[in-house]
Amino acid sequence: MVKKIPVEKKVLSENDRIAGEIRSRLKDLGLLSLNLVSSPGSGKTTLLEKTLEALSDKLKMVLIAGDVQTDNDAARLVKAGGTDVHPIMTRGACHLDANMVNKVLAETSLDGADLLIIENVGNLVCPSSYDLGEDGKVVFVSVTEGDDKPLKYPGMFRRSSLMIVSKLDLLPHCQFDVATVIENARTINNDIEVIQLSSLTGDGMDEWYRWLKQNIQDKKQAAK
Ligand SMILES: Nc1nc2c(ncn2[C@@H]2O[C@H](COP(=O)(O)OP(=O)(O)OP(=O)(O)O)[C@@H](O)[C@H]2O)c(=O)[nH]1
Ligand SMILES: [Mg+2]
Repeated sequence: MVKKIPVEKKVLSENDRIAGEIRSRLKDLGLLSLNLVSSPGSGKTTLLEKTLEALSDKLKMVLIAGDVQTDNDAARLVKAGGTDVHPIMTRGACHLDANMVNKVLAETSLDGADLLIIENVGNLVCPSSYDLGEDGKVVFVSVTEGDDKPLKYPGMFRRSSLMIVSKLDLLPHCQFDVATVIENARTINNDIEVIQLSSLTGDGMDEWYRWLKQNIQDKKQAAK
């Protein structure tokens, strides 16, 4: 136990060093980067598929899809129109780390890209501790998961900039109160932004696209 704590600290500080390098490269490029986090199956890949279908002719997107096993999500994103999609298979690890992302970015041209989105491994705990050099984490809570999730997994909500309440179309079938999940999230992180949407019906998707475009513009502006 006495030995374990410094080792963990060392791993995290090495991670932070690499994340800092990624952040600095992306800052120079004025390239917005988002780290999508959630429990498994909250709708991350589905939202990315819809986003590609709606915006890939207007925005050049670089996508990284992390999973413990399979490159299924990456294949889905290519099918939805992604032209710059990179799978990362962690083969057991419950989160992406900065080194994994850096290896992909080292072999990827980011010239002219508008947006980098990293879909993390589905897990509401471990990915919260690993900075990937992103501008912000986007945490998903689908309405089937329960409106208490921010209180039970506070680390993730504390470190996220935006909460997406997903699968809104299923609300009539679930005991889930949107006002309560927002209140719970803001108890943990008063500044967290919120978008409610359904990738299935399209409800709320325009707000997500507006949010993306505004943040892309702000990042580019800051680099000038
Ligand atoms: N009803 C409904 N189902 C959805 C919606 N979005 C996603 N789903 C379904 O939820 C399931 C999981 O969706 P994914 O997009 O694969 O979820 P994910 O977060 O990428 O999953 P992992 O990568 O495994 O963590 C699929 O069966 C989707 O069709 C939605 O807005 N409404
Ligand atoms: Mg996925």
